[in-house]
Amino acid sequence: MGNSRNREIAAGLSRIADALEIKGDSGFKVMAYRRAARVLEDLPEDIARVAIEGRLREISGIGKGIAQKIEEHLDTGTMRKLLEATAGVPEGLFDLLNIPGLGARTIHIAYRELGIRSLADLRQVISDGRLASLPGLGPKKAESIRNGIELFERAGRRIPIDRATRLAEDVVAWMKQGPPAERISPAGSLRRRRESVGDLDILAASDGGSELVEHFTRYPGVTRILARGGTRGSVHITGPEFEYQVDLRIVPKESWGAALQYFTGSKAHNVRLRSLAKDMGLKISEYGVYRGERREAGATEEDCYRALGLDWIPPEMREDRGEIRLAREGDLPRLIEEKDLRGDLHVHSVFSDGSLTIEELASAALRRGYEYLAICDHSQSVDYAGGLSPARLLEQQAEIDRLNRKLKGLRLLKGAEVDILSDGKLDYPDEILGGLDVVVASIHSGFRKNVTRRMIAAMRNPHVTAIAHPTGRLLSGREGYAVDIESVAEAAAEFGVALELNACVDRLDLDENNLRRAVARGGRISIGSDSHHSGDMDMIRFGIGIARRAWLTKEHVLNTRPWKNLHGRREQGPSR
Ligand code: DGT
Ligand code: CA
Ligand code: CA
Ligand code: ZN
Repeated sequence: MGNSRNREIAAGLSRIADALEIKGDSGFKVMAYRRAARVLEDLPEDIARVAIEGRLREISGIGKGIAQKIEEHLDTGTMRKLLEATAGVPEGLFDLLNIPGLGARTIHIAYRELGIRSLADLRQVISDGRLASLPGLGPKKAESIRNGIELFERAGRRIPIDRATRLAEDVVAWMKQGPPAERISPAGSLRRRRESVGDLDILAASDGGSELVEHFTRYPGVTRILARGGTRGSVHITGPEFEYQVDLRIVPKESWGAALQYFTGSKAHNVRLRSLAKDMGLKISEYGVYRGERREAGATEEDCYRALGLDWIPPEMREDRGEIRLAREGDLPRLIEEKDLRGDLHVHSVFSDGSLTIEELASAALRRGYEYLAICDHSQSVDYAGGLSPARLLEQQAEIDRLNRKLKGLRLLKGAEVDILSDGKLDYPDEILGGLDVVVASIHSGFRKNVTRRMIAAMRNPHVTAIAHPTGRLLSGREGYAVDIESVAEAAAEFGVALELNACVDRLDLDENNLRRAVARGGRISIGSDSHHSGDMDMIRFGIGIARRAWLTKEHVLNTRPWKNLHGRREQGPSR
């Protein structure tokens, strides 16, 4: 991934800030590290290039001391300051930073005064009342931390798909530098592209099992080796937020397909396959499909499915939701692919709260091979996110016109992410909405107030193209609006408004279940990255993964069409 180095250094800098804060430092230095981390996260270019060209200090937010540390990291792969700052801080305290509503300052106080070192300790001092008795805390604050812990636990310690994907790509790249393997691939829920994964499963085909496992356990970042042998290894890797488990399995080449099938799962799918095999007098395992002692298949997944009388089933469908019957009847849908998308219908620019100029967004879209890109900055009432006044919107549109005159192969569409106000009205008047190519309407305030009714009212407005992030949930821990998604989906189908699959990995909203509900009611889906920063447009791949898990085909998705046909309101064709 383009900016993995930027992110890695950013993670190191925030870790320093966390460590300093847990140790009780709260001043200007901590803020400087945090700011630098944020700047790096958002930096559109590779930090290594900036450093080589001697431009580090030109970046606002990066001072002399931090510039030196970045250079040190680029030279040596780490920063002494990181080791120094984290020395003596119990590892478990960093994990606590993921608890919503619990900051480093509170952790510091609880560590200093009560000696807590882990989540278990924290729970203890909450339940025996000692936390509440600390200066500046009190029962209300303790109670809110207890709720935070609950939220945190409920979200589980599953790894968000983007992190998991990055880590898997990195581990696979590392494995390729080791002893030769014939094949290597992620398996498990990662390959099925769930929105989050419990652990990472990696499969390799090789004759040199134990050497490969040895190499695997030497992957930088391994903090614990849980198992190691001739055919498998299992390790913990410390990531920016918590420990990830990574399992490696090694099989002989002739079993590659059977093993890939087995370790991709899901368990439910595998159970169903096994019983199907049994009915056919076959036996299926991670080594192959057998009739008695004879191996009928095993080298490829296609062979294995064929031996069971089935078409090859895309991993995203392997959840035992009826896919096996379709595969037997030769009726599997042709799932949407990333390359079917002709454009992105939801991105933010510097005009509102994005960090890329429209020109930079256009280059990113061209790099992705898009035919169009809808610039959807926030509308006027969203002042915390730089919502555009009508005058400012005109300036933004003038910039779009200017770029459209010179761009080749890409059409910038005039759009807006327009707030649905508390009375269901939209945040721009119809004269403005009528001049836009794309209107995504969304709720950013009043999450409990008549959400369903407001959304449906918004959809009645003929200028609305799609409802953005229709449930409002955040994977990191917000429950979402009180919305009746079935009614919204019905109205969307009736009015010819699309519902968005917001591909931002903290949203993935609609999720796979709601997507299935929406298309079952005849609704159309628009896929948008909700891009705010450099690299975000590439998040669309995770949206495509979810779309495939919901069995979406190209026909279900609005932005697989040419831009002139986007306005499918009751299939009237383009309004302009
Ligand atoms: P996760 O890690 O919780 O997100 O989900 P998975 O699906 O990656 O599950 P994991 O890591 O426990 O196992 C990877 C795959 O290995 C799983 O999808 C199917 C296969 N597998 C593991 N244990 C069993 C089992 O007991 N029976 C069967 N049939 N398959 C299994
Ligand atoms: Ca797994
Ligand atoms: Ca596993
Ligand atoms: Zn947005």
